[in-house]
Amino acid sequence: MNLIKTLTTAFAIVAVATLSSVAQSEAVKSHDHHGKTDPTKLMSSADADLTHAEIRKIDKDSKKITLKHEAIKSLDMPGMTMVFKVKDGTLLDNAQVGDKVKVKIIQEGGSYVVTEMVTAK
Ligand SMILES: [Cu+2]
Repeated sequence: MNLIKTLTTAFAIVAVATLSSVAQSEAVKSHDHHGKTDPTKLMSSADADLTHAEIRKIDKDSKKITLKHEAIKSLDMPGMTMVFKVKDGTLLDNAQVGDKVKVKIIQEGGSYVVTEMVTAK
């Protein structure tokens, strides 16, 4: 049951990501998880640095969030579930486990930090 839900969610995320990529930019033709994309082309789309993710765990006290995220092209990271720091704890104020979100993630001093998070439709 869990596996099916997980797979369904993963497919849904991929489908949404693919659709929005196609709609916004011809630069992202294939949804390549293995990092052969051209970063300069991705920069031309305002939304290109947002990554689809699903919230798995929220830790407001230590300002951390566990996300099951899509591939992050700018960081050359495949999709996975992992813990991130959040830049600003207020990002977690309205967050709920299970929410589908779009996040901006940067690499800062060897760790990955969520700097923006918006609800994905
Ligand atoms: Cu990751």
